[in-house]
Amino acid sequence: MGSGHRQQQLGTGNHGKTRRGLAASMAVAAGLALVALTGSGTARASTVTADVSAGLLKRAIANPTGQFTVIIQSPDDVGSTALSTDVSSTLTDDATAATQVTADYSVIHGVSAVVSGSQLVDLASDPKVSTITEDARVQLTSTAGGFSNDQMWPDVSNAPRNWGSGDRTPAIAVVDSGVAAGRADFGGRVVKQVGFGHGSWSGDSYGHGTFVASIAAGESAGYAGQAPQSRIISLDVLGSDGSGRLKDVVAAADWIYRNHTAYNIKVANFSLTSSATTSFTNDPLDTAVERLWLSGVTVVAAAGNYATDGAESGVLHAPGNDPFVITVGASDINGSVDAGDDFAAPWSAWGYTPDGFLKPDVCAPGRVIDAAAPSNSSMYVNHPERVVDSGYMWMSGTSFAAPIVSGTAAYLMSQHPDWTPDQVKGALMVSAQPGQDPSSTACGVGEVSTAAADVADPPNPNAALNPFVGTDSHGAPVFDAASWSSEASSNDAWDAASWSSASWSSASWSSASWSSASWSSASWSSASWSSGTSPDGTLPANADLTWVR
Ligand SMILES: [Ca+2]
Repeated sequence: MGSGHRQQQLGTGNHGKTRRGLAASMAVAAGLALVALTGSGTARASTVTADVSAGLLKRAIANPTGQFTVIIQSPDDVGSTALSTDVSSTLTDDATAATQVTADYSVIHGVSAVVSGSQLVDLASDPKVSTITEDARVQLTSTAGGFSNDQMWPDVSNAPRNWGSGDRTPAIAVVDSGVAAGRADFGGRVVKQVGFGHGSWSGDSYGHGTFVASIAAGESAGYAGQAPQSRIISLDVLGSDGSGRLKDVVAAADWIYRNHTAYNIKVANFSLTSSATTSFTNDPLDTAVERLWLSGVTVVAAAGNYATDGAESGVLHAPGNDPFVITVGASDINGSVDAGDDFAAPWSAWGYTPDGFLKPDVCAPGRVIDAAAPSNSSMYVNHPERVVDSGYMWMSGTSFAAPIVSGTAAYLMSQHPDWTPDQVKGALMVSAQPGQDPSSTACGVGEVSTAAADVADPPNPNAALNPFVGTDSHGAPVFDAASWSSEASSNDAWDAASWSSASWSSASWSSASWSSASWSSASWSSASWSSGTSPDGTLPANADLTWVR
């Protein structure tokens, strides 16, 4: 089941419709020195003594004339009246800012106010101020195009841009435990359900697939997913206990390959992994998803949840260990929409694949996500403490980050129907939002956003692999793993020659987001390949699949 890390989530510990109002600030340690810009533009040294979120403080510093609606609290011995006088005095320091105290509270020692960025910075060092909390979205639900979601994650990934586009996005194939297709969440958009192995042709007795599908493409009020106009193809590969077989997942990929044109499937979501550690050069599931990728289907795979306390774990299992596909880690949004304070969930798998590629490529929010689950599904029944509303519960895991990326990819394809999966991946990566530690690769290059649609000429992150793509005897595109292995193992300079010159020749790759996690410096290092790491190319005869949750 879920990762059980709910208690570690910062700032979103409460559930329900009022969550935004409880978006707690991350305390900034007293004594942090910074250079504050006053309203007159004069720089002076200041010391932050109030609790104010790092993200809010950063935006205030960056935008001194911008306006921020905040709730300001004082220590007990100050009180609202004195605080109001004090804040008003600060605000009148810059009469041009059109800022004001809008309410004095009795229920707390606090006021609400509209302040400029520079005034906010000043107030953060005012001894009469204990806490500054952004009021944004307390009463708001993310809403656009008739869709809404009460959580913060759609704002991180900028889902409302897609919701408001009115465009029918391509179909998303969900390879999972099935989907409860009749739910209002899906509005009749589950247009095909196929069962493999223990999977059923209809329904979702486990619950995981419905949850994933609703994050990708749900439409119910308050729970809209990333691409609520997408049709969904449900490929059920798992039984009611969540178990499944690798062969059935390969069969599902096979079905997508044979039917993607008929159903306009442009995205395939795999929120599961094989349990075997394999090389992508001979893993059958990796080979299958490569065929999908090279046939125009953007494959999105969860990284896995087997990191411990944030330590590097490697990304070991198919299909997330495949260098072509988009591998997704889970971020913690740190209780705020601003991505600048986000970080990788401590269990989100990251590091090198057995073949030496650095994963994940990107992250999306994956901690304490509320989404749909059938009330009679085992996931729902077994975790009544996670139910947030009838038919809805919370879960954490890279399983639930991946469908945010899948929905974003579907949106990109609606805006750029001619984009290849390589271009979708490049646009998502080059526009990704770095988190609080840009030097960390635990979230790849950062969190995805629909802003990727604005990338004019997406660079190709797979360019170094493409020389090894050819056609098989049937004329279908195929990756020549043997040639690649031979070249990569015999040529120490393959990394430098290929990644740096081919992958990063585009000017856009020099952006800050990319340079923080460039493969040319971090991946394909001698440690991962030439140290003699020998990929285990063999799979157990009955390799079980593992939920990525
Ligand atoms: Ca945040």
